[in-house]
Amino acid sequence: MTSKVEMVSVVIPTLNEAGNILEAVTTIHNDLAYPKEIIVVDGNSTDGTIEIVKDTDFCRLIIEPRRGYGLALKTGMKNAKGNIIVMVDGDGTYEVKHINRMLDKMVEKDVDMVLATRMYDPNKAMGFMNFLGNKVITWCFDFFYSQFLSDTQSGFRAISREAIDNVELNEGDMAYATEMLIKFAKEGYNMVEIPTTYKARKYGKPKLRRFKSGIEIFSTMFRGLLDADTIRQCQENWKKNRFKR
Ligand SMILES: Nc1nc2c(ncn2[C@@H]2O[C@H](COP(=O)(O)OP(=O)(O)O)[C@@H](O)[C@H]2O)c(=O)[nH]1
Ligand SMILES: [Mg+2]
Repeated sequence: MTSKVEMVSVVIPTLNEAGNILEAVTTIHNDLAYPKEIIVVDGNSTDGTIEIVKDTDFCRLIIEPRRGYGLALKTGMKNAKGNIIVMVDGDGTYEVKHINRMLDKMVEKDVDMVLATRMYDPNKAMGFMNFLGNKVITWCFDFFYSQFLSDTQSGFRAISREAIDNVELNEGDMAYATEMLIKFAKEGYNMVEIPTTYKARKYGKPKLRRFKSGIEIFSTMFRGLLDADTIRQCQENWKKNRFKR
């Protein structure tokens, strides 16, 4: 539960995002209305991302040489000092200026996670294959884990420190985002969404490998169901939380 935002740690994983990262961190630095720190976790980029981040005087740079989106986020969160953690990509696709709305919502609803959903974006900037994959994953997740999320693959989330410290996440790559939702659902942490817009990538390539990530995400989802109590537990949590969204 989050009744107060004392300090926000924004954690941003980057791997070769030289054309995107400055706009993202500058917007957060200028717009975020709460006490904050901005942590960039870079995977040894070779395109100048590291130098750009170093040149700002408001970012903390951490190098995480091990590959993987999930590992980078974990390392960033371990080093974060805030009572709230916001994770967001450094690729310029998320509307980072919506960050205050997320935090306001967190306090208003007193929840442990707010996700920015891209599914109501009027511009429909998400590619069709990503949209479809996301829909199928989200439908399965909602069905099995008794949730009502619309965008489980959103990487733009505000999370309470207390909740993230209470779950153990093992996925090192893109399935990390799904594993987090599964463990939150089991623990009964309430998760709500705010609508956001989405932009197509302007620079660099996505690191997402659709087939590999799809397999990892689905195995994470079905592995979560092996514990016979999970479905019952999630349904109980749903009854408890359903009117608090
Ligand atoms: N440090 C680090 N960052 C990564 C790694 N893989 C992806 N990222 C970053 O994580 C974010 C999401 O990756 P992206 O390629 O945009 O995936 P997509 O949004 O699913 O297409 C971007 O900011 C990437 O630069 C990695 O292995 N290490
Ligand atoms: Mg991206």
